[in-house]
Amino acid sequence: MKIVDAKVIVTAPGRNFVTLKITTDEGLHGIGDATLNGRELAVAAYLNDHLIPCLIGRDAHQIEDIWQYLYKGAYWRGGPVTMSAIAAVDTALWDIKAKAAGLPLYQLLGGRSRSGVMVYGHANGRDIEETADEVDRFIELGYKAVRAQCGIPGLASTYGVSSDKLFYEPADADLPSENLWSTERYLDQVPKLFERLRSRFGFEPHLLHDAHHRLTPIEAARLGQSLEPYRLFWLEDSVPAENQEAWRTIRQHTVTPLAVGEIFNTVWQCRTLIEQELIDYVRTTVVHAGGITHLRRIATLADLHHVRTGCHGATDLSPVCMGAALHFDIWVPNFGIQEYMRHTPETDAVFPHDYRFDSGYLLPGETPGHGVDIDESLAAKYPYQRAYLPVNRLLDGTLTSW
Ligand code: KDG
Ligand code: MG
Repeated sequence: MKIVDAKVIVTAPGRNFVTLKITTDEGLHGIGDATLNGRELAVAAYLNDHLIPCLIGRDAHQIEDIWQYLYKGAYWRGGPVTMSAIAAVDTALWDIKAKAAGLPLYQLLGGRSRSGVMVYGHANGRDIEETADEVDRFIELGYKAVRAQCGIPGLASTYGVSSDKLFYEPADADLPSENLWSTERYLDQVPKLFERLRSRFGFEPHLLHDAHHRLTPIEAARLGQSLEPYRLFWLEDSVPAENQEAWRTIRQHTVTPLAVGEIFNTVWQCRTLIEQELIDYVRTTVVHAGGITHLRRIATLADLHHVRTGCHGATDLSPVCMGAALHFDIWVPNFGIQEYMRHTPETDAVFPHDYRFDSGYLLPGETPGHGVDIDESLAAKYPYQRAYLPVNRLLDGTLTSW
């Protein structure tokens, strides 16, 4: 089955998405997500200028060989642009293979390991009470797990808090907006938030929190300790992880479970964290880590070390990524949880899909492939709109991690 056409579709039904569509001489097509928030056109150009010319005429069934060809064959390995582009090709080819077999994708991975994929939603508010009311809303919607973020007194804005509650979108401006940050104020506020949430909701709902790369290891250790009474499902991205060994400090000081990995692209970026059992959940997902083919390798290594999966699922990952991730999640033996920020109705209309939410779980459908498609004529009505993630400064103006 030969690849006869591949094209990149950029569309912005409220936010930008990049999608690769591959067509074969047997008339089958598959799609893959290639969205990299704030750097979308770099991946589109990488696909158009460098990968697509190498794909035409290849056997669409040779997923592994094509993956190796694009990864090793480039000489320049890894990085978010390269790996998102490879992921798009890989996801589209898995979609095609499953369609050719007449099976939902999870059957090709090894079949179901569970009946549904537990997901967590995003509750946020300007203060503790508003966040608590939002957690309540998610529990009412049936969620078993909720991530909670809240405003910090004295800071005008902070990561994870938005006016648009269900559809939070971080890429919020034509050029990067600037936020101000104070770790001291944050470390005072977060334990109060979770104390309130546990006193209002008890210990039944799973609660999660994302520190979004803003702390040092010893600050993260202190936060982890102060959150221990509230038994979080995980504390995410407390410290940037370029220096994987640095996570040992956090690990030695707290039993709060640790998650990291949404910005990783390869297994090499989490190898030490996994092999030395410094984390509990790896957040890498299909689109930014080389597709199903490479994500599966990360999960297999993680399984040897008691690390479970917790795929990134923010709204900047398209429904195509979510659909593929759900097939991965329903199969992967060491599944932990799946993030699920709802897409807007406009986005869902551009990407018709067969997955559905039921009582805190997402359920992949039984359609052959990964179950997500793109309505190209609708997509064409939403042209690309430049949008950036914010940048972050300390109170004295020093640029810091966002
Ligand atoms: O584009 C950046 C977002 O995907 C990221 O800020 C979301 O941290 C995030 C999360 O946990 O969903
Ligand atoms: Mg995160």
